[in-house]
Amino acid sequence: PASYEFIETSEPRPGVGQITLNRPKALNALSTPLITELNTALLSFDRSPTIRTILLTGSQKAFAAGADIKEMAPLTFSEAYTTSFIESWSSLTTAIKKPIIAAVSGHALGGGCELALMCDILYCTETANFGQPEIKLGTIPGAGGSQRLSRAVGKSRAMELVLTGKGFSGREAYEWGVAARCFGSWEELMEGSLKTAETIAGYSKVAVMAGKEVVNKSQDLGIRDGVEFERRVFHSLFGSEDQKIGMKAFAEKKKAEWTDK
Ligand code: CO8
Repeated sequence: PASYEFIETSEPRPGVGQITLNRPKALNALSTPLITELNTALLSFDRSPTIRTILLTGSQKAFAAGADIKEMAPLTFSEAYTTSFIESWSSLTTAIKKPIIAAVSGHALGGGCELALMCDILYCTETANFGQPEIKLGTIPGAGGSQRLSRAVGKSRAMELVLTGKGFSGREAYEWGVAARCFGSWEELMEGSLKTAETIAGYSKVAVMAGKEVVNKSQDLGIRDGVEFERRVFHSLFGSEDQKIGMKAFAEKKKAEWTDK
């Protein structure tokens, strides 16, 4: 972990693993080496026995200004297709079982916007600059932006964003339900994000992972299958020690001491 070049990792609060995108000269443009490091760090936090929640952020100026345009410019169809270009991005949503909070300030454009949309909870500053400007480059979103934005903001608005390349502010992201909260400053954003991460880190790991899994399933399944899936996972949690501990502690008016079992 000490050898990362384009990201930094830290444990700013107990149980909270922070990944900071750190390629300032290119406004955190998401080059393949950066994405490889990001995936490595995410998997390592996911496996870590001490980390319980992951916080993903960039700088005050840029969360990420998109995929690396200079790297993509010469790519051919056959290269993109045969190497499954950007497919590794999806491990963020499928492979990582611990919750990921995105704290977005400044530019979150193209792949940067998509990266933020992939996270489990999105927080931003009011002035954050989101957008899918790919159309201006003669292309379209390639890491789920069209699909996730449509679900988050509705088809017409998503269509407008994707076809005009027009940006939207953090304030709008919050008002449209893309972001769970927006903050007046970078400092408030980081403090608010860390607080939420710490709160989640304080709960049973089993219940938190199950909560993430069932909410994410809602994006893939119809309501009937989704509700059934939720009920099955809910049933299964009666097999956990933490359910017994949590409910007993409530009845005894005590603080639950989670075992993660
Ligand atoms: N890729 C490569 N380099 C970038 C990128 C990028 N996306 N964004 C900024 N940079 C570089 C600039 O080239 C510049 O480098 P240099 O100093 O060497 O010229 C440096 O970062 C600073 O940028 P600016 O001077 O442009 O800074 P400004 O403050 O003037 O402007 C902007 C900031 C508005 C963010 C501007 O840089 C910009 O428009 N950037 C491009 C935004 C964009 O179009 N993003 C979408 C990219 S396409 C995409 O993401 C497709 C996703 C597909 C799926 C994911 C695939 C991996």
